[in-house]
Amino acid sequence: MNKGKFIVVEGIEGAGKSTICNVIVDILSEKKIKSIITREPGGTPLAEQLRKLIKQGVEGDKLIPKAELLMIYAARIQLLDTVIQPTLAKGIWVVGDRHNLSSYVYQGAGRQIELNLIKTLSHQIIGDFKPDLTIYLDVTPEIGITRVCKRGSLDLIEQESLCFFKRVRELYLHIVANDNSMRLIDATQPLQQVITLLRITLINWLSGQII
Ligand code: T5A
Repeated sequence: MNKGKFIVVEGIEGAGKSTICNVIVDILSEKKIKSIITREPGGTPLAEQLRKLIKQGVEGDKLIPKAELLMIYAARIQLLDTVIQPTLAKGIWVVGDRHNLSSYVYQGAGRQIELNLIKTLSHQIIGDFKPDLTIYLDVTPEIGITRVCKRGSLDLIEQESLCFFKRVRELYLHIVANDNSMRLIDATQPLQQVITLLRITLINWLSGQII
């Protein structure tokens, strides 16, 4: 049986990741490829509880960066072991709304935790597991946050400063430029244009895969 592939969509808040994950599932379905969507942090009942704690916090007990990092990896390994790996083993593809790269950019560049610590933790927890393809949707923090603000109240990370999201974006751009399993899409354009670019990128990539 063929093993499924893992495609991840990354980007700052409001880049359009959730929207684009659904489009990827539709394109794969046109190609008769079955897929599911996962999100991080979250995606299992336990990991969803951790997500709530990370996004909303606990009144009077500020979540410190290293505790946040550990909770994110707890949620990630729970999702990986109980959902992602078993799904891929069945030959079903997984489309991830965020994965490991988010921890490097948010906890590393954003929260300024040493990247070596994140690298070590990542290696110990998820080993050499990595996406087959990462689509990075690039928007400026100004555009991303404006889109998210239209939705209403902001969670703890969304309330971070513009400087925080600028550091996050800078590290995304640096990593994506140096990894050939990643593709950058300019997501500042109108949604229909982003979808057109995504379709071209995905179909090109699929044509190079043995399915
Ligand atoms: N986190 C996560 C970490 O700190 N470390 C980690 O390791 C991980 C895995 C998750 C939070 O956790 C943090 C990062 C996050 O802060 P979340 O709510 O899932 O929280 O946050 P996001 O993943 O950023 O999700 P968002 O919903 O905020 O953004 P999306 O998914 O990028 O955007 P989407 O698709 O919901 O679109 C937002 C709005 O913009 C519109 C959409 O219609 C929607 O209204 N839109 C566009 N409008 C105009 N033009 C376009 N091209 C548009 N694309 C989308």
